[in-house]
Amino acid sequence: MKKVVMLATTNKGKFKEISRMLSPYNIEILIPDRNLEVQEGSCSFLENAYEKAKAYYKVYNVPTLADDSGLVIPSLDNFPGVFSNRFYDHPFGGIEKLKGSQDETNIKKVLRLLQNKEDRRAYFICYVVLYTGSGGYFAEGKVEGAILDAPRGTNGFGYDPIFLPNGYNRSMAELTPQEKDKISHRGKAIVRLLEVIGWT
Ligand code: ITT
Repeated sequence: MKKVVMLATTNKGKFKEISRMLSPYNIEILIPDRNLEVQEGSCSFLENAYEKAKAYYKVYNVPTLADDSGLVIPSLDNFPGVFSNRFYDHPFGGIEKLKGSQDETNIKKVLRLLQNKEDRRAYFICYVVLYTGSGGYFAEGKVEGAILDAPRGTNGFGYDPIFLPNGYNRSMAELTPQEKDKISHRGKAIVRLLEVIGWT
């Protein structure tokens, strides 16, 4: 299979990371010229990733890579989970009024819900799917850690400033991009996906 993939994501943080991760492998990356509204109705990260990849494939007809990912906090009934993107707006735990960016408001809500909670364990999870028309490939990656009391750092995106990876004394947003890629849910998922496809 020719090494060409369309990156189906509307999230700039994800786009930057996945392009960076694919760059050593001589893979041509195509960028969709518009964002498709894909209904992410499922409670499964894998199904959501598959639906996103398939939707873009149907329009562009090239092998398409999609990522569905999120932050899972067991002491919050596994929220934000598949609702990580717009957690501030989800009824669980009460809707947080959007102030500042979406990422900042999501973080504020998580910190509010974890006030007085002793168990602050959390993990990021990522499913990536490459849909080729005649089926697909998928892989999963996970990174475990804990939620900090307050945001720290400016690298990365999303919940990175409040996530302390196990074994580190810096938040995910205080790691360099290379450090994050090495341990992140997305970094692990992409490396596994490339192994499964045979592109490593
Ligand atoms: P696409 O569906 O267009 O790819 P999205 O942002 O809607 O973009 P998801 O539905 O998969 O993607 O939501 C993922 C959310 O999980 C993302 O918006 C962040 O809030 C969070 N997230 C995922 N990976 C993360 C990471 O590496 N660091 C911090 N937060 C992350």
